[in-house]
Amino acid sequence: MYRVLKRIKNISFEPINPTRVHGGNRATMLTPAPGYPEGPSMDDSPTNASPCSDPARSGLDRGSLQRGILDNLICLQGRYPGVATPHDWYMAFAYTVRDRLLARWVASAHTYLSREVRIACYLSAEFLIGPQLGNNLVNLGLETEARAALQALDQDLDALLALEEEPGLGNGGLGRLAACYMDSLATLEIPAIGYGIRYEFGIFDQEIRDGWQVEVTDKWLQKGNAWEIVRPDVSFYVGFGGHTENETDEQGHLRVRWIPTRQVKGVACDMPMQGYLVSTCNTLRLWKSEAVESFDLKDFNAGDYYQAVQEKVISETLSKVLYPNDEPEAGKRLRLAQQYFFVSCSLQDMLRLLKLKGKPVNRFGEVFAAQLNDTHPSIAVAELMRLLVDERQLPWDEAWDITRSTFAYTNHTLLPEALETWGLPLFQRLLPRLLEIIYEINRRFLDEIRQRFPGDDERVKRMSLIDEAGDRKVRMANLATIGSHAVNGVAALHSELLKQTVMRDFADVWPDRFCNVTNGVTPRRFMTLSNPGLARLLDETIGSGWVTDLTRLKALETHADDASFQDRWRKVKQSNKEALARLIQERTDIVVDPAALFDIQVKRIHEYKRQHLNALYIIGLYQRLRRDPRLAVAPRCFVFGGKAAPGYAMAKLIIRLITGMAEVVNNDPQIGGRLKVVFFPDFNVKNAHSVYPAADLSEQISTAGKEASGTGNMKFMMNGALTIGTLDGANVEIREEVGAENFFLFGLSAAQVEQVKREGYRPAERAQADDGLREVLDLIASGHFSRGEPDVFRPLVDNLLHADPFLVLADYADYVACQDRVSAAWHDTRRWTRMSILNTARSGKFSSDRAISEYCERIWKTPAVRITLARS
Ligand code: 26Q
Repeated sequence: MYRVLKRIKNISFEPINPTRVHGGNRATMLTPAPGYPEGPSMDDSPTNASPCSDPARSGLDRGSLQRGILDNLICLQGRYPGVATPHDWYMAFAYTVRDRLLARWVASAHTYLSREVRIACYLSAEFLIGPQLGNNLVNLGLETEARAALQALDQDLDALLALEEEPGLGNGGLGRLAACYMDSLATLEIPAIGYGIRYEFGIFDQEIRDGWQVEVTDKWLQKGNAWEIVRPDVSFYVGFGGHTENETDEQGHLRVRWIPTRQVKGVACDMPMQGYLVSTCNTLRLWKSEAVESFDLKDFNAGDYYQAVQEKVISETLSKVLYPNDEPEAGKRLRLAQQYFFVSCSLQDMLRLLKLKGKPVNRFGEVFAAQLNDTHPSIAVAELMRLLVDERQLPWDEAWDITRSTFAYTNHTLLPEALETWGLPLFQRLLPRLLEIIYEINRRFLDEIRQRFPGDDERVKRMSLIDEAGDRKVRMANLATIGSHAVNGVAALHSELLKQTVMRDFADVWPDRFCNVTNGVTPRRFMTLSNPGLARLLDETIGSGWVTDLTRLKALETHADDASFQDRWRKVKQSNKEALARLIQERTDIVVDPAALFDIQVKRIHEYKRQHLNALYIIGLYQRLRRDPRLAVAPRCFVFGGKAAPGYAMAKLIIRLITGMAEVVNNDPQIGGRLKVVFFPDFNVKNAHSVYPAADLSEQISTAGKEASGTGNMKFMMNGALTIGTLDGANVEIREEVGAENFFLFGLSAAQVEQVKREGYRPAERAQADDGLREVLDLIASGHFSRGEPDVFRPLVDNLLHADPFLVLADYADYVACQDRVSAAWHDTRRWTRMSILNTARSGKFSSDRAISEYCERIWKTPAVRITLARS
């Protein structure tokens, strides 16, 4: 794959800048100060904007950084060192780092505008980018110099990093994936723009009170966002509501005019996305909604001031809040409005850029490759048609060719309840012209299908963009599929199931349109930044090339049995576990032993992810230990983390069960601290930095066929955790890579799950037949974990026994047996360490660089473009 990418790079280089082809080690080539930015990556192309000439703004040595921090403290924060608060120092420092990004950002933007490039546009309603300061330091190669500069000012880098509020602009996996992809795009020097929504309130903060989840508003913008540059000049109008009118233009063509009742303005808020040790700095462009009208009374016919204010409030509500997933009904209308809002702004922006590049509109699909991150932005298919046909007067067929050549769609779920649909009345009222366009796309498409499969009415019904059964709905996955030239799943198993199940009819018609791109995660954030101890050990053992070519971790294999290397490996893990233990105590008051096996499950709380299966095992183990205190089990610390959607009662009850278990197990003198249970509150990207590096065991125990890929599983693996898991999502490929002997496998396969369901799943009978399991369920039902109140967990127990679509009890016995194998393996420290090393060594496939190079080569056809900084 890397060879492929290099090939792409070479192709792009020659026509773009023949003098710039040179080999050499990028890491050393671009190592910063001294000599950078004047190193060999410089180019004196007169076309590039020159970086800032003031060393306080662009210098990468400690002296310039120190100067920059002081300047910014005074000039931006308006504070003297003697009175500056920690937050002032954080802001001054963040601005100092941002100054260094801006020269690269400007040069990148300038290059993309002035040269023949193809730009990957990643359209996503979520970008869970995490804290930016540490990551930017890593990617600029600035950490050592920055630490020294701060020290000279009596400031501690780690303390400042801890102050940063993270932008929680995503729910979980899908949003974090988008952020990893932005990192890889920039690192691989691919021209790219991420387009999304600048939510004022991101995902809620989670607090635990009396054992229950409580949602607290996220206030990430309260103290300002140093990374954001607002561009009031880059703004677009987006219409809603109203009606359409037909008219004939001067050439006698029928035209449709949409007269909306309401318009909202979208303003670009940009964040720089810096690549690792390259000059490429791409843009994440998030749209903020604003009212179009001013407050001026005379603007309103009725002169109704309060109505005017109301309009303003409604407009600004659009980008106010991120909706949690797993909330079936909440904010339906506003959610659709959000999707259309950000998609329309993004496409209008792309048209603006095309014009700036001096290209005619019919070249749109050559300049842009747009990826739909799930169905959330799939209204883009209809909106681009509207912009091309209604606003630019292109013939329908030509517009359709452009649209299909532009878009590709990634599916992230097979769960039928998670496939997005919108009721027709709602759609009609909010986006009447878009609905007409969808009807027209559908009419033409179904004509083709009828021709190909004469008389097959059922097929036509299944493939239609409109679900006619019951309340009529628009099927967004069908729209995304029909309007794209490529559709991919996010792991090999998921992509196969996609073709066999929800997309079967489409895969019949267009087999070549479907492909797989297994997800990946960025090693910059999830190794270099969050596990510096491991990164150092890797650098010393195999050199630093692994950071941008993760397959080089393979070189670790020869050290897997080396006793002294094993010692160093364990020391790194131990110190990460001690750090997590401190954090756990700080956040929960629970004391855990860093020598215990750290068994961790962090992810959104959902029945299909089966945190409750893990809980049942813990309770069973607790009972066994109480019965036989001398039982030889590995001391374990079970850590859970993750948010439940606010309206998802069962998920919240699962959290309550975990906190209830923690209360009982941790304080039972008979257990004597051999088992500890922790619910780590508010799992987010920042907390994740402390969690993955400290794990011994990664819990990936979803019902087979339900988890599209998972990405946490990859982060654990890279950091040397062993996996206990089902054959689901990317677990299948993790096991393939690491070897069956280094993976704890249990449970039904996806095919077996379907078979059990077909034959009739009767969980109550299974519980009757398994004494251990029955006792576990009885103990929960008795109120033992709910302060003596037996009713609290009744819905959960009833669900497991009578109505569980995720087959928890079917996998219980095998899970317990597998967990006992884990305990046995833990006792053999050398064997465990070997397996841990091999997990990291064989995790190369799961770098987002590999995933992004596959997208670039197979779907987007976007070659790399070297960005060079002009001499100052
Ligand atoms: C939809 C409509 C209304 C409100 C919210 C939503 C919504 C929001 C977010 C629906 C789904 C999501 C997020 C889904 C998600 O995170 N999926 C995960 O994507 C990962 C990246 O591909 C996979 O690794 C996970 O397996 C998948 O669950």
